[in-house]
Amino acid sequence: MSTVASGMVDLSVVVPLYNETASLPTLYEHLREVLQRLGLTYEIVFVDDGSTDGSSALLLDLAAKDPTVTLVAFRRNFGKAAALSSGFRHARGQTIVTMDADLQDDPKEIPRFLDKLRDGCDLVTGWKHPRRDPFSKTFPSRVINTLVNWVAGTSLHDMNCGFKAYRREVVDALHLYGGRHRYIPLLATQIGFNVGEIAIRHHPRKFGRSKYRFSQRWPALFDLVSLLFLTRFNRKPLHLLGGLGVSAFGIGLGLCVYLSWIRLFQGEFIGHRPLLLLGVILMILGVQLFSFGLLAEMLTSFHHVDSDEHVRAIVRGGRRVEETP
Ligand SMILES: Nc1nc2c(ncn2[C@@H]2O[C@H](COP(=O)(O)OP(=O)(O)O)[C@@H](O)[C@H]2O)c(=O)[nH]1
Ligand SMILES: [Mg+2]
Repeated sequence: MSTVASGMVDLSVVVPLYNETASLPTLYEHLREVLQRLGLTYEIVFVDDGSTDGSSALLLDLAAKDPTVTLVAFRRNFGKAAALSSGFRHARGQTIVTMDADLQDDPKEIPRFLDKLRDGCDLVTGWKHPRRDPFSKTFPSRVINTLVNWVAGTSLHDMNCGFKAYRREVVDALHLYGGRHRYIPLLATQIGFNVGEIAIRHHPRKFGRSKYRFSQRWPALFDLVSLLFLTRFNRKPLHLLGGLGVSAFGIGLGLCVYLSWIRLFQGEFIGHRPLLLLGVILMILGVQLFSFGLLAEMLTSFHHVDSDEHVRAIVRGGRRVEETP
């Protein structure tokens, strides 16, 4: 049973890609084989992120021949987060699976993802195990995973795995941009969704070359810091900036009071003491941090909209009157 013309389908497979022309025909065949056996209505959404190797023409041809294929083509390369975000917006599935286009992810694993969703997860992330990538890639990703698990209290092995399955309400709640696609499980956890993980087969790359760059690692850490700040303090920035500001001001004031005491009661000249400079700088920094916090609170109040984005279910008179799909 294949897909319907328009309207919702049971399952969307979203594939973000950049210059993967050699892998696409095989990927399409393997995907179709698996999806046709699932007994669900389905679609494949390819998001071509400004490829220059002929991927677009190939996908255009596929979309013309097969009504289950949707092509979302970008004008130029905008990055994986933008591609995923656009893919989610054009996906019509109640369930969404994302996977890489380079044949390193195996479509045969899709039924296992769906089983794990049925067991009560809202999002299931793959754990490439054993991982078929060089040490220069596995080591940094292990470090980042450990760091994220430590700060977020999660216990995932492969946060950035491209192979994931989502219930629709998760993708509708995610705001992906910049480097946030690396931390989707963390984002979903922070907004209260139930995240699970399955160990999956991982194949070495057959065609083309990896777009992974070691230099991406440092910005990935900055993305993590901004994400943690935004998920924890986006509604109450003064709690963090105010706290830091008051601490800095307090320490600075303490230093200045101590030095004033030395000057007044011990008659020692303090003008040359570096401690005085530190005290004054800390007081100025404290005032600045606190003012930033107030400014951020003002911005938050401008943008705050009351919504039900946190709500899973509403029960009235013993009956669920509203439940997110
Ligand atoms: N949309 C989009 N997809 C990308 C981009 N860079 C890589 N990808 C896709 O993301 C997947 C994983 O990328 P890859 O280079 O294989 O990374 P690796 O598996 O970590 O070495 C592949 O399907 C790529 O086509 C990008 O800038 N935009
Ligand atoms: Mg790859």
